[in-house]
Amino acid sequence: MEKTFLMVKPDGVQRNLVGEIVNRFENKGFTLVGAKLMNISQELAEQHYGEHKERPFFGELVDFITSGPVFAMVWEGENVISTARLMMGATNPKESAPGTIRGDFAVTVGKNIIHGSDSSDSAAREINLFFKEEELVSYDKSMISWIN
Ligand code: DAT
Ligand code: MG
Repeated sequence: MEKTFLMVKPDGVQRNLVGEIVNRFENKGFTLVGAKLMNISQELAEQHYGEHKERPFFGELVDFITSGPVFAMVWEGENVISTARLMMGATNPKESAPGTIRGDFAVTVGKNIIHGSDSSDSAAREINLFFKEEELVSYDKSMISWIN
């Protein structure tokens, strides 16, 4: 089953949005298979956002993501990678539709509440970066036959 890496950023944790965000993915019908509240080191931040190294906002991005605890999660489900991106909304909250997480809770691109993998390659890379294999669980929910 497809897996993705999602993370409530420091602004989302500070604004008490962890429960709200977990709720949305649970209600949708996805399955949580790993989660932890953690601080991101400078090194992990630079690795995680490596693709943006040359961008002018890279320093700010690393400072922001290391500024407080994040809630890192792995979610499982059919098409969970692309569906989670739709549920998050556009990167810039100016353009994210109401009803999406960023559309409902964020105002500026620098503080946009949530991260989500954008492809199967990045999902595999990010899950690996944040979680050890033994931190992920595999289980069946009896209600899954009412979802898939
Ligand atoms: P996403 O988080 O939607 O995958 P991204 O990978 O392009 O977006 O960028 C990573 C993060 O970097 C994004 O969530 C917020 C920040 N960011 C992106 N573009 C930015 C910009 N033009 N100015 C400041 N921060 C930006
Ligand atoms: Mg991205």
